[in-house]
Amino acid sequence: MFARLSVAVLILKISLATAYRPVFIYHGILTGADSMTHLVNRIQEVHPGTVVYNFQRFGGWSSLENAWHQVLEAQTNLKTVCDLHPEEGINMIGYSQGGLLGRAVLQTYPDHCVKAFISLSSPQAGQFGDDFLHLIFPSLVAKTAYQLFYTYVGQHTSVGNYWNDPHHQDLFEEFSIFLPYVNNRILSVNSTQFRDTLMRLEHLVLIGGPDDGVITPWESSHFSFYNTSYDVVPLHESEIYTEDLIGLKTLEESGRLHIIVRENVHHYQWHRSNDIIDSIILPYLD
Ligand SMILES: *[C@@H]1O[C@H](CO)[C@@H](O)[C@H](O)[C@H]1NC(C)=O
Ligand SMILES: CC(=O)N[C@H]1CO[C@H](CO)[C@@H](O)[C@@H]1O
Repeated sequence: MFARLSVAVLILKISLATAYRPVFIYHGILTGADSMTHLVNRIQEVHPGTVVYNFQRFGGWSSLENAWHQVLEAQTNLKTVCDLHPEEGINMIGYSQGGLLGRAVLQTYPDHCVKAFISLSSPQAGQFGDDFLHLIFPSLVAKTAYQLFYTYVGQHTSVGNYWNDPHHQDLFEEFSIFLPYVNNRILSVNSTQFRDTLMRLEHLVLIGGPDDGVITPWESSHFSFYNTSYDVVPLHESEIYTEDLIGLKTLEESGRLHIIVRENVHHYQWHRSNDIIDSIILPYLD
């Protein structure tokens, strides 16, 4: 009788342990859900039975639409998913631009159900550099791109919304309607919510590396950025961390912030390399 009971308990435990939380994936710029297929397949291969929601919208050129528009639309889709999994919650992975927009989706969704958020080489502190710019706007150069991006018209595009020119910080603050707000550099009525929502996370995983080749500086994947003399200020010396503007310090002090650096990984490999997926993404997908 007791033996049977303990077997039943054992089976129950095993089945609980193998029930992985659903995963919501948010693709990068100029591509769509298709580009994330390898990641979806690998998750389901190593964690059988995982339900994966691969965000289908804003693929291709529509990924350049205004960041707030994409964020508020994506939020309706995330809400649908959260409503399906109210008890267990879900985990979320955002790749490249999708990691920045996905993070903002959480910030605008006070009772989101996301437990672990994985930011896979995303420009969390913005972007400034020719390599990335030329992928999308071949005729613009970083040095003068601010003349387009820091205007009313330039703010119609997502890249303009997180373009962070270290030499024109006054214009960045004046014109950018997105990044200074979601990073609580400019305080607004929503600042408390933007911070509280991130502090709900059980894990915030920030992944990036020096050989990325697209995110510039690559340390933006960890919320670090250039100062006005074009040096990258380490995260722990950055205002967003020291002033705990969006809860990064609190998350770290409670063991929930994970800063991961990997060398020899190009931007297009993060979501396609089994080594990366197995060693630094899957461990956070419980
Ligand atoms: C920029 O950061 C570097 C390295 O932290 C520092 O030496 C330099 O003084 C900073 N420049 C400004 C203008 O803050
Ligand atoms: C982007 C965002 O979250 N905007 C909200 C800021 O707060 C006001 C007032 O609560 C909301 O109406 C906005 O939607």
